[in-house]
Amino acid sequence: MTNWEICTIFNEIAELLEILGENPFKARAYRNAARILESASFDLRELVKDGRIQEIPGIGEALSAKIVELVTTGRLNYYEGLKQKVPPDVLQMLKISGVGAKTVQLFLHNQITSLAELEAAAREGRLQALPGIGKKTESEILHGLAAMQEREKRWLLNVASMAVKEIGSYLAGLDQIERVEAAGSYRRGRETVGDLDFVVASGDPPAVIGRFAAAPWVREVVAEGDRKATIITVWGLQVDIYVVPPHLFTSTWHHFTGSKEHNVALRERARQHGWKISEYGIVKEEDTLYPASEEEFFRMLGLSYIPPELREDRGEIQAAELGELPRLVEAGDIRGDLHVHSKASDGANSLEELAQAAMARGYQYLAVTDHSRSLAFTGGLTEDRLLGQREEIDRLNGEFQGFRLLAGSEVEILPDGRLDFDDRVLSQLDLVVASVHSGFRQSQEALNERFETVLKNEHVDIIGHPTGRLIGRRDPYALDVGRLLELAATTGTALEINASPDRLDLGDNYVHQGRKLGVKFAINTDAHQTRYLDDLQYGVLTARRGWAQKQEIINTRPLDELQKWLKNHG
Ligand code: DGT
Ligand code: CA
Ligand code: CA
Ligand code: ZN
Repeated sequence: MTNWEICTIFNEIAELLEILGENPFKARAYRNAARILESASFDLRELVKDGRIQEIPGIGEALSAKIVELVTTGRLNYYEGLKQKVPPDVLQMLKISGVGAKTVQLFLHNQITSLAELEAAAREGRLQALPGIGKKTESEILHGLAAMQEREKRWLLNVASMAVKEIGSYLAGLDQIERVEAAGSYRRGRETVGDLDFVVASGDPPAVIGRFAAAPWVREVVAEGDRKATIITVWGLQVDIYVVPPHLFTSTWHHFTGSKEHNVALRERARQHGWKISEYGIVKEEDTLYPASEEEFFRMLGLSYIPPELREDRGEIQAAELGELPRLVEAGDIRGDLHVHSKASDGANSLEELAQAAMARGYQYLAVTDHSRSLAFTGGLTEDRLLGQREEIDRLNGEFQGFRLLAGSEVEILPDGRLDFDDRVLSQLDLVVASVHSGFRQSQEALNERFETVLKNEHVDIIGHPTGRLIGRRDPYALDVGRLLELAATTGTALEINASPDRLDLGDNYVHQGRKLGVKFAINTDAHQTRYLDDLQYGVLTARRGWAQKQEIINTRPLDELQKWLKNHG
């Protein structure tokens, strides 16, 4: 619990009290306390630890006790109780600009108790009928609601990545800047980000903040201080920036990289050693240490370097202490992509163009895996066209040096568990990816059986995008993924980590679970156009978040070893 979080909770308590019509003095006391804490230069966690919490001027006994409860337990019973007394959407309503406690009270008295009801009422012009709300306020609320929902939404990695490049290069170009780095969930490689966080080292923080707030891609400045600011970009994405003097850079960067859970666990371990860590450095005995790099930061804490992707409090701190962290797979380890489409089905490029693009990326091989016949709307290949493509690939391979196209298929898993091609056809291919694109509303039982049949087929090398989810758009199939992982470990079938930013399928949790069982993975882009071969980076991040090592990813193998694997696995 940081000062900032405690302030937020106190402000919310004040608003809840007003909505519930409680004594106005009570609400005022919380709001005043939040204001005092907001501008305070001390760290509440420290004061609580030192038993000096009573000393803050203007904060009475009752509120000090609440701060102690928040700092020591991470929650506050009183606050949880208040939230129970109002409909669940109330805190969200308060985040709409221009909507305060009084307005929410009015909504609730008029049976508007959810965001959906609020939106409907505003759209239908029923809001302006309420006392004190005119036509103009109604349209402001509607606009504010949309803006709030956009702020709250999570963003895919490709959008985040585009914004990080743009913002990063703008900041790096400023005179006053010594170093600029992205932090937060983006740096940890999470599959979606809520907002972007940047940490900057500079001798003149206010100047940097001023330039940041005036950048061409800023749509709205939400908050601006001497060392930090929050803005909304023209793309809709929110960005937080923290600017610190150079000696504080590493501690601040680590702090705002998170995750929150990792930070809490790391802080707790430090406390047990009698040390203290925060964005202001590491305090050991009487000394404050300012690590110059994160490697040094972790070394000072007696730990090996923990890559950002692992900082989720999933056992990484203990593993770092024992020197047992995995050596994570890296983008440079990938020797080729094993799932791409050509214009023979629904891709945009010829075989030759695909091969050139793969060679330009330093790959040794690329598997062409067009859709199969039953996926007719994609131009899925018939048996004849597939075997024709095989010949074309053989001919092209005769012209390449140090590179090979692999003839494959993304063969459709039919609703009854059979594959779109029989074994005689499959056996003539270098590689088979089997995927589901239809009939995914089946029951869990049916899906489990369907996949079991496919995994037991010796010709199937890889299961494509195994859960079928589309992030933010479509839920995964009802398939029991735990079972799939166990089965894949037994049959030796590789599971895909589909690198397309709207899939990332399998996701990091399943990779983490699967590698413990001995499952092998393939990081593939499923590119339908050569430029999407670059999505590979997102798949690598997902694999790393799942603790995957190079040897667990089949497409890190050199061509001859990959070919051996394709022949002999399971
Ligand atoms: P996101 O933005 O929801 O995808 O996730 P994060 O992890 O980027 O979270 P964010 O942007 O709220 O904060 C960035 C990191 O800063 C977070 O992982 C932990 C750290 N952090 C430090 N102090 C605070 C604090 O007072 N509140 C929160 N929420 N995070 C803090
Ligand atoms: Ca963030
Ligand atoms: Ca943030
Ligand atoms: Zn595909």
